[in-house]
Amino acid sequence: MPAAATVKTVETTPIEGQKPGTSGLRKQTRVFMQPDFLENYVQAIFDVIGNPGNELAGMTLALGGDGRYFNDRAIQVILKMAAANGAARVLVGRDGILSTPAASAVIRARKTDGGLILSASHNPAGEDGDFGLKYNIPAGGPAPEAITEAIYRRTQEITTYRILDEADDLDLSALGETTLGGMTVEIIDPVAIYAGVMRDLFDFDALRALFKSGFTLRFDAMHAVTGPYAKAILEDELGAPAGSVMNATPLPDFGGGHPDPNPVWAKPLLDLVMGPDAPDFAAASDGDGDRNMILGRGVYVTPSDSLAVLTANAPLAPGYAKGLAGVARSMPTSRAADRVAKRLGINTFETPTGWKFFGNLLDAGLVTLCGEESAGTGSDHVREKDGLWAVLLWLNILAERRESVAGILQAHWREYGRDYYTRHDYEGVDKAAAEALMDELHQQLAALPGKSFGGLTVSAADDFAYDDPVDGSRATGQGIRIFFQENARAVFRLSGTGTVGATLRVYLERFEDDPARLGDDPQEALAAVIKAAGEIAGIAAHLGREEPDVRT
Ligand code: VG1
Ligand code: CO
Repeated sequence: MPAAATVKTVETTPIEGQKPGTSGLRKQTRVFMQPDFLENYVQAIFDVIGNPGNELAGMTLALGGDGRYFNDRAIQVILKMAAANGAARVLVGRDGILSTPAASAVIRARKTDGGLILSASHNPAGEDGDFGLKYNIPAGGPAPEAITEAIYRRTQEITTYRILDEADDLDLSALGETTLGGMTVEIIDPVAIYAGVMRDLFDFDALRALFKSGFTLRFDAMHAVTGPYAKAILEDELGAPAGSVMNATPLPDFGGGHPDPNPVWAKPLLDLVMGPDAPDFAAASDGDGDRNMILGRGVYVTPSDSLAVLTANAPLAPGYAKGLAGVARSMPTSRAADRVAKRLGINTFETPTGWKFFGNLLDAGLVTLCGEESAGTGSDHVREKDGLWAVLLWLNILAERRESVAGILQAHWREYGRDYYTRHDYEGVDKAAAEALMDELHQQLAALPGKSFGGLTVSAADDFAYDDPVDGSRATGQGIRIFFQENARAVFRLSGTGTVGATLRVYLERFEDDPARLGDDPQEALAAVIKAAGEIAGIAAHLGREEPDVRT
């Protein structure tokens, strides 16, 4: 029984490979399930965030995950370790569930000393899938690199961890408080705080009126964490007809699917909007609820365009009526949002890939919206990207403008021009080969300007580095950028979220003032850029692949 539980100090040794990537520590589930793997990493986090000498004394943490396989076991271990390290209180989502943006909302609303989020996002789940863990800071966002590096260093010198001995697992299914070895465990409704934040930002009356008028929606939760959130908000509160939220029940293996909201992995939804029974609006989210894909009847909105449209129209929603301070985008994201910001006269920032780089800009009030080409969009309401938030902002805009998604997008391109965009992923390639490709690119950088490849001429090339304007920290090696005189750009970087081999991401874009000239298919419009990028990097020669695995 909890009352009898004693703290046990367990001897351990460092485990290789506990280095956090783009978004926390992400590994195959079986790796996470190895003896001491989870325990070492959690203790390393506690050692870094705790008070020297008396660990987590007086601290409150938030805890929850996307419900994937091993979520339930990991939660019990973390609770016993938090108690053994002296934490005062842990707020845990019922059944161990919290979407990533909801966890951020809980950390902020309850002013906790940060939180632990269990997720491998869009990576497949299950015993043969992936698992992940990340620490978010008291502001609600992913820990910045200084902290993740400190955690990594700690994992490499760890000798002991603390956990409760002989404590039973807690029943996490009923809301309310219970104790565990002197620590209070508060089981909270995973949706309530988050839904409150959404209510404050958006005109729920206008959204109810929109659905009442017969507006149709499909939201695909892909059997991942957003189901309960989308059902509670879209169906129960806003009156979207029952069934508008599809695949709404979270499953430990996400139903065997790949909850990555893009035209490849969410193809059934794409087919639906391109077919005769298309709803007015459709969207999907990912495993942990922080990504979004936006679709309208007959149209897919690229995440880069979505960020630009939202930047131009956000003031139509009450939460942004005063206007935006600025917009930040990750470097590989297209420059469409910059064009809007320029016209509005607001700040723009280009940051490295990963949401942790937006935190300081948001905290300092320099930007209001942020976005990544990988289907992440968010604002200063939390410190994570937020899938359902993006859907609600789009809906609020549609409720005000009463135009179709396609109409809004066309009008946007007419006004600002179009940034054709595609990302090509070469997945699970040999790590050494991918690194050789990047090394060779580096060596060529200085010699590239002035050279022509398939009709395009390089104007500049560099290895992207970012100086944080708030804390002065510098992040280097964040991706290779090649600019062409023809208003085009190719970016190369290696993924920091994969768990097997390496994944090369090639981001390709081209701006066109008059979108009619290049047609509607980005692959065709970008053919010359794709060819030039392939030649410059020698993709086929290095990777032995003629085609990418995924084009989004
Ligand atoms: C990918 C995306 C990046 C995103 C990250 C985490 O990283 O490209 O934009 O921030 O996933 O998203 P990488 O290093 O594999 O390119 V999520 O939804 O996993 O928290
Ligand atoms: Co995610």
